[in-house]
Amino acid sequence: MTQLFLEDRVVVVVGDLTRENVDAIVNAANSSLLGGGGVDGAIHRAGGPQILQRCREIRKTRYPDGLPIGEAVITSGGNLPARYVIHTVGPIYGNDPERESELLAAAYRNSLTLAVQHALTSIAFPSISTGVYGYPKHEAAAISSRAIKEFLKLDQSVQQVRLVFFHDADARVFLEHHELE
Ligand code: AR6
Repeated sequence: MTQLFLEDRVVVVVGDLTRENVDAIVNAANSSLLGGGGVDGAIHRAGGPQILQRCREIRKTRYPDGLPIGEAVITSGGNLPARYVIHTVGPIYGNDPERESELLAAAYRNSLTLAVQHALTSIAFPSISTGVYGYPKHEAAAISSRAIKEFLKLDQSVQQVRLVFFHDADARVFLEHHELE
């Protein structure tokens, strides 16, 4: 299943994010930046120790208290097909109800901003916060799609945003609730 939106700049696919051949894949990390389960674990496993080493340096220098929710940082992609990994942290659903939608949108926006700052033109996202962090998939679909659409309206440099869903059912929920059009 592959579906295209916004003059083909947004592509919805089902698959394994770590296999994406793009300039950057986005990691749904946690504030520690030191790894975890889910897509984070898969990225570090497939990408090798270089990524973790750079994350440790970022913790020591720029973010000794951890990466705040909604912010993003970039490392090399190590052994991944992608040249870079952009690490962001989504909100844990229910922890801060008044701000969580804005924080989820910020995670997408700040990841895209970092891609532009590094002159990257293709980027692939997992469905941030919808696994361990418990964000309802239909709500996340509306929020993430709106954030991406707003960003791409103002930016001309990013040519492809790939939204990679691990399961067919997750892609279907996204396709029912997105606001790309
Ligand atoms: N490719 C694409 N999507 C995937 C993959 C993959 N290889 N693996 C999982 N997903 P999660 P979160 C989907 O839990 O909710 C980690 O421990 C998955 O089906 O990875 O933001 C971090 O260290 C789900 O839809 O991220 C944090 O502690 C989506 O990716 C915490 O989990 C996100 O699920 C972050 O939780």
